[in-house]
Amino acid sequence: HAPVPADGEGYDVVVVANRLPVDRDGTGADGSPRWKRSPGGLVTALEPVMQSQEGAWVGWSGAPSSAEDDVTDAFDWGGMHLVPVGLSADEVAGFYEGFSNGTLWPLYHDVIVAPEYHRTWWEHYVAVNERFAAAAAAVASDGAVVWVQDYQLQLVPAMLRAARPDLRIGFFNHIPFPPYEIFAQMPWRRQVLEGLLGADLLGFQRPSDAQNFLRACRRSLGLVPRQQAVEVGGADGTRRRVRAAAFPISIDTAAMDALARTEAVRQRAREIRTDLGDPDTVILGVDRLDYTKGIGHRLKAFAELLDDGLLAADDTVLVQVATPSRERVEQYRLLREDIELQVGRVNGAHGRLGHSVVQYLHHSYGREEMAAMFQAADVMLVTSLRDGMNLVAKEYVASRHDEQGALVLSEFTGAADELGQAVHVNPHDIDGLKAAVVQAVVMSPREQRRRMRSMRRRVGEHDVQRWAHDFLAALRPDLADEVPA
Ligand code: ADQ
Repeated sequence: HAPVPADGEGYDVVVVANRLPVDRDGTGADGSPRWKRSPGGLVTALEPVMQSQEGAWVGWSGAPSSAEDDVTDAFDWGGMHLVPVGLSADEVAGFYEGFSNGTLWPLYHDVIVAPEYHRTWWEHYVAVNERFAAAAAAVASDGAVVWVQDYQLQLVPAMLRAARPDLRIGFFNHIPFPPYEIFAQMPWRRQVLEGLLGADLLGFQRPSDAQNFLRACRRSLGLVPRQQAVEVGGADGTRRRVRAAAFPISIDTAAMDALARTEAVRQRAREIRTDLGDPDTVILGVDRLDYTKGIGHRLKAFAELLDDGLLAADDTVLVQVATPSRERVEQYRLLREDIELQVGRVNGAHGRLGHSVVQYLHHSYGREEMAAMFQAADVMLVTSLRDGMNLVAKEYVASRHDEQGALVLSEFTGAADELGQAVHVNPHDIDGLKAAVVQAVVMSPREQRRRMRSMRRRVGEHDVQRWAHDFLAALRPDLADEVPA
């Protein structure tokens, strides 16, 4: 079935992403599936465009096709048309857990763990990308804008262009694009580059990611970049320009700020500090439990600071929220064991009855609770070994309308380019990391205010709405007026 809108002519703006913007929320009384908006800024950023523009969103529902709660029919939700793409259990293993998260994710994050190259995973990746491309081709109107998201779908732009040369195609990579010396490992590097080059505009988080991509095109395909673009041959013998540039993603700053100002959140922030035993210093880490986030480095630095007596175990608490993630992938299971062992050691050495120095929380939380935690934290630690952007850093800043709090931020995040007033660290340098934590802990309220103000200005001006606007306006200038900035 090819779902088409009431007028039968297709949708003018189509987003293609691994996941739909909704999560399954049980079943209604009439037996039909119920949905709730999934967390994350992408939906927020694109919702206004999608609603004003006859928008459709193509993505996977999150359950394998054999599962009882599998959904196959397109449906309307929140003013947009949602088109589910089905994945079999084998495809979830090969395309999603395998090639996306066992090959591309570690390869694109500086091979922090070794990527695995399996030909069967690649075959699933190709087959699933075909299915996403076909679904998008079926719903896009003549000359529509199609915006493909992220590393799981790098082959979609070229597949889509082959089927629908009339479309205007954009692609945004949410994770880093690695230097060629690393990218070159991939057995299918040419196919991936050719897949991406099906787009008219390729967006990356940092300028260095865009440069890495253009360099890979030169080294692997012999294309010579000029003015942030390469020229490729079109099907009809004409030449086509493909641009690659940085569009740093952001958050819904106004919404986060407003939420943080509510009495409920302020009250909850005070409660959290009380529950922690009213320590002098609350240090916070919030991450998906992922080896790219440098959680182990952070715990090591914290433990040494306690050992050295530079932080007092009685007056300090480190709250580490580690969201469960990709639990069926072996590397993530090993990481979890590692981190939990480390937490146990620190608490064993420095805790006392009724007080743990590390509060480790392996849960997901709602937006309100997150905002309250951000407000309760004197120091926020973001120590990623590699991170496309890192939205947590921006959320912390957006939550601090009191202009207090200090952010320790890894220089290996995209956010470091924008948040120059954070305390920057190289997380591999444990002594440097320890010094940065101490600097943040003892920072005067005046200094905190000076830095926080400047960071709040940046995040206030560069929010996710502006990100979507800038990308879509660069992709198709006539859309500029229709997308709120
Ligand atoms: P992630 O690797 O998931 O994103 P990040 O940018 O920090 O990393 O976004 C995580 C989001 O999940 C944040 O909005 C955070 O508040 C939320 N979150 C984390 N733990 C949570 C919990 N326990 N409960 C509730 N919410 C929680 C990828 C890339 C990043 C890039 C983003 C967007 O790896 O580099 O910034 O995409 O492009």
